[in-house]
Amino acid sequence: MTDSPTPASPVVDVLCVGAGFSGLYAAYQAREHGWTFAGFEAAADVGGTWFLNTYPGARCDVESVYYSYSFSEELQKEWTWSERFAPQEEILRYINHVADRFDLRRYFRFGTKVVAANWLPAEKLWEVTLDSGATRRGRYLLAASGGLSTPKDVDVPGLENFAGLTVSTSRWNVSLDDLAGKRVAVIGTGSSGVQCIPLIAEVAEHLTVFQRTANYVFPARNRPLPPEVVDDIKSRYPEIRQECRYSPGGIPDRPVTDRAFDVSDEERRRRYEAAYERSGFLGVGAEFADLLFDLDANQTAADFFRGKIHEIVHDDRTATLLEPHFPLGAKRSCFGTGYYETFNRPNVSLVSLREEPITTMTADSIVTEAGSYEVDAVVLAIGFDAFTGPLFGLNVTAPGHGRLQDAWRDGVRTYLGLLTAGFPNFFMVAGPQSPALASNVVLTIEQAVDWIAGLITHARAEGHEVIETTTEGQDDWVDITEWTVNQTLYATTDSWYRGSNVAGKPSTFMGYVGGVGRYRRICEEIARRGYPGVALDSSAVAKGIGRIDTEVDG
Ligand code: N01
Repeated sequence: MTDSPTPASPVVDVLCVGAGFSGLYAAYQAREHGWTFAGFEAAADVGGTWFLNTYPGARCDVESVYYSYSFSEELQKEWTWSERFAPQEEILRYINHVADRFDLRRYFRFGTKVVAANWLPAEKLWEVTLDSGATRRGRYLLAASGGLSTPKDVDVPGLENFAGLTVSTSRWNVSLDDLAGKRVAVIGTGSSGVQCIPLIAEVAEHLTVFQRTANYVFPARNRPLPPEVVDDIKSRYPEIRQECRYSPGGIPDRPVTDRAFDVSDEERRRRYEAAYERSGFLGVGAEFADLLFDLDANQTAADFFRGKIHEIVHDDRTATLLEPHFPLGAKRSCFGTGYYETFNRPNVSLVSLREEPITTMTADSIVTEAGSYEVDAVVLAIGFDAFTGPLFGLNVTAPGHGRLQDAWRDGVRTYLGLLTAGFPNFFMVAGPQSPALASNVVLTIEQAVDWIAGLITHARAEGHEVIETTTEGQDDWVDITEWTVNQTLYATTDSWYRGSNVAGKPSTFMGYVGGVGRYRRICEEIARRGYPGVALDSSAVAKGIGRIDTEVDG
């Protein structure tokens, strides 16, 4: 069956994949511009990551008053966040509110997966194929499919032998009650594992945490938001949002200029203590200007943090196993509530997979090189095939270039994280090599959609149908992202940031880490200069991006 160009399914201006924060804002902007829009969402409803990640304890670790749309003053005035860090249910409620308030649901078909997208050069159109077999055509294709929406393939040896309950944090479909009184294993100690472990420990008969790489888990210090704080923020929202837009991380900055060794050991310790109390992304890891750039400086913060673990965890051996041994901030820090305290419970134990890797599983146990652990349930918190997983799942294909996964066989290559050479009229929202990875992503999404809309408007005003990045423009951006990350300690550590969590994935750093403010200024300058590095109907004002200020913010 096909519903391709018939009066019932006309060619639309914008085809969009995903109805999370990105897709909904794209639908809103398309309508504002008078463009027709057809969105497809595999899940049953809006919400994206916040629809799917419903595991116990799931909440955002960017403060809720910032992790929200800024495009509507009325919306930000009328919505009231209840906690410093909103739980998943509240964020999902907010997204539903936005969808209803702006009547956006009508632009999406839910429970509908895009399985292929083909560029038709003669028609200058994209044609998407849906899982029903139906097709739909449109001028522009927007991947609003999220960076962390495709779970990593399960690579735990022998899991297929296990006969008990298995559940993944990224596709949670049981209740905490299902784990009550059971012997539970949690595999994985990234942000997802760290959030669910304390809650599972409260109901399980016994919880065994299988940790491969110990992470930095700061106390989230979540708390209810007092009405006077909310009122104050609401009264200043426009100026706060503007500050966020030009900040390093998309949240109000706390600029520091001094370096870790500019102060005495005593003063440094006092500063780290205060930062530890403050917590958040501008906590210990941001207390001195050089912490993400200088390994010795970073070591002072890491040592301070390791000391904190030993203050909290009673058993010395467990505390030692929980110590992270990579530079603080080089991979995503975690924020937990009662995480290290959980290891003081008599019903919780820690297994270090560095000491005893899993060799296999049986029907009722996890077998490591050192022994066997009987369990009734296994919770997988092993992460995502970040950025490329969701994009490759769309099978985006352009004649002469093959599929996106062929074009990126040796690593990701984008222009501003928004376009990629050889795939005309294809745009990624908060894609790889954008600031999405290290920012308040809602703000990054709004900026990306606005910039893409600006480029489309510019092209249409000039009478052009086809928008494409030049290979030179793309090469320039890849150089800029690599140069930028190589100034920092991000480049030193394996994680999903580099694609190294997925076997066989080429190692490319997945984000631009020069700061969201600097990125925004770069994007604004590119637009002002008539989009160097972008070809409109094959002609470009300049093939490459040219000279641009690329210093790292913050
Ligand atoms: O995934 P992760 P996540 N055997 O990749 C381990 C966002 N997020 O879902 O480090 C054993 O971080 C793996 O070990 P290692 C946030 O951006 C935000 O937790 O590869 N272990 C690691 O410990 C975050 O960064 C929020 O050695 C295995 C863990 O599993 C991103 O999503 C909440 C393994 C995976 O950690 C991803 O977080 C949740 C194996 N075979 C998520 N494979 C908030 O806003 C992997 N691991 C709070």
